[in-house]
Order: sequence, then structure tokens, then C-alpha cells
Amino acid sequence: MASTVSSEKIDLLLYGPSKRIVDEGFSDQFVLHKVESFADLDTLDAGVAGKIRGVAITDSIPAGAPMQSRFPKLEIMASFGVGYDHVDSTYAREHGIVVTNTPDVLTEEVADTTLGLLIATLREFVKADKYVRSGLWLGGKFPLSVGSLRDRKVGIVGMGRIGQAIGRRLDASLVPVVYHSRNPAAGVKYKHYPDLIEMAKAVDTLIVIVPGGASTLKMINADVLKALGPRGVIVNVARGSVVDEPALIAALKSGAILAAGLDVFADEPKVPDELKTMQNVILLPHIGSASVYTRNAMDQLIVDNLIDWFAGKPPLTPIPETPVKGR
Ligand code: A2R
Repeated sequence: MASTVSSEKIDLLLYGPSKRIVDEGFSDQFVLHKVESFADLDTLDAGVAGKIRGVAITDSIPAGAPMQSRFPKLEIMASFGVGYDHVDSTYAREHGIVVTNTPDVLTEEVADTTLGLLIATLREFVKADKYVRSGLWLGGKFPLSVGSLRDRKVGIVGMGRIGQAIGRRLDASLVPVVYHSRNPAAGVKYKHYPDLIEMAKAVDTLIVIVPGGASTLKMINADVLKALGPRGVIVNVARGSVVDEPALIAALKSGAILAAGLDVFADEPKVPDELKTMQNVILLPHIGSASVYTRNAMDQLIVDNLIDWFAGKPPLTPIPETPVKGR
């Protein structure tokens, strides 16, 4: 008997670190091939590469033209994370490849992390923890923190899903909020600043939550930091590329701004030694969404996007740059 379309095996590449939910998420209809890193792509048999129709990208690892062009039958790449600056979406669009990401399921987690990082930076929680552990408390009280959320006005750079979730938390904390993005965000009540420098002059705290990539490269530069001023605090939970890191280090050193809470770095996991020695920064290892609960939801969404696509349905969360045609 001739096989029907629905019984045809579908070759998928699991590209990146192993994830239980992804490894176990597919039925026997799928044939799974695994490659852990870009360098390991060379280990993939040419015959197998020729059959791959879908890719699960399980971490933020390179998926540019040199990766995508190895797979002539590639239809869809389901990528981990809401940011997809590791994927060449222009190449994908030009070659009819649909890209999906994992928005929404991480929004509240990243917003929680952001508020935690902001308060920890202002109230010096890391220093205070060390004070207790080292026994210094026995010799006297911990000094009052210079920073406080109470006398702050926050400018959110990027007012999308996560920016709005951060705004809701600041509302609950009775902190005034304004924002910068290229266009006013629909249905958002906060004042919109089309000009980032103007906003930086009007606030003392910047929370950065825009996508990475060319349009946001080093947008937080020396001029923005100068406009923010000596009470200035920066929290970056977006991408390291968005901040001019040497300019930030210089501003923190000279007192041009007060402090920073950083979850992301320009060349992570490498972090400049100068930042590591500073007392007025908190450094996190890119953990915005990194709880078991939220990472499971993100991994599941990778799987669901691929399953829906190969069931002939539209994918659940396609990125805008690679439109889905005919479904
Ligand atoms: O500029 P707009 O109107 O497209 O607003 C978006 C803003 N945005 C920018 N703002 C200023 N200059 C830019 N060049 C620029 N590019 C984008 O960032 C919008 O307000 C926000 C992005 O919102 P969503 O697409 O809803 O992203 P979501 O889920 O909030 O995540 C943001 C980023 C991810 O791309 C990851 O890099 C990071 O958070 O985890």
C-alpha cells in the first residue's frame, strides 16, 4: 500500500543542548536527529541534512545562513526564547522558512526577575547578605542604602509584553513610569517618549527590555547615561548588545551614574573584570526566565509549534518577519 501523508516520517533536528521536554515531546511520526552546537553540525550526515524539515533550536545558538543553508528541505525553525537575534530571520524569510519563538510564557517570570534585580540593586541586598554571612553584623548595623524605590521615576526602554508586565509591578509599588519605544504602545497609559535622551533626562532609573539586533545596538550609550545623571540606575534584562558596555563601566566608575543591575552582557558568559570588582553593580548570569517552571513552558512551546506545523496547522507563535502563508 502507498503510504499516506500522515504516516510519512518527518525528520527533525534538535539543535542545541538536550531538553527532556523536547527530547520526549514527539511521536513516532518524527525521526529525531541531535546536534549540540554549531561546530557539531559538521558531524551530521549529508543524507540526513537533506531530509531535515524542522529544527528545534533549544538555546540561543547561531542559526544564521551558514546553519540554515545546510538544510534544503527546511520548512520551520522553532526557537527557544522570546528574543531571536541568534536567528537570521531575513535569510529564513527569503528561503520560505518559518521561524517561531516562545513569547508570553516567559513574560511574567522576566518581569518578576526585573523587579527583584531593581530592588536588590537599590537596596544593596547582595552586600547585605555578605554582611550577615561574614559576621560583620555582630559589630554593628548595616549602613542605610543610598538607593530606594520610594523616590524614583522609572523609564522603561521597550514597552512590549515584558515592558508592560514590569509596568504593572511598578504600578503596584506606586512608582511613576514612563517609556521609550519607536511607536506609542497601543492601550498603554504611561507617557511615551519618542526620544530616548529626553526620557533619560526626565527619569533617574532605566529598565531596558527591547529586542537585541542592529536597531538597538548600543542604544544605551554615554549620552544616555549622562542624561540619566548621578542618581541614575540602569537595569538591563534585554541583551548585552543594547548597552555600550565600556561606556557603562566608565559611567559607573566616575559616578556619572549611581548603580546597575545587569542580567545580560555584551560577550556573555564572559563578564568584564572591572564590573566584577565594582560594589555598585549586581551581576546575574542571564537568568531572566530561568526557572524550571518557565523553562518547561518555553520548551513545550517549541514542541507545540513544530507539532502544529506538521499537522498542517499554523504555528502558534510565528515571528513577524517570517509570515506563514497558506494556512
Ligand atoms: O519600537 P517599537 O514601537 O517596535 O516597540 C518595541 C520596542 N523596540 C524598540 N524601542 C526602541 N528602539 C528600537 N530600535 C526598538 N525595537 C523594538 O521593544 C516594543 O515596545 C518592545 C518589544 O516588545 P515585544 O516585541 O513585545 O517583546 P517582549 O516580549 O517584551 O520581549 C522583549 C525582549 C526580547 O526580544 C528579548 O531580547 C528580551 O526581551 O528578553
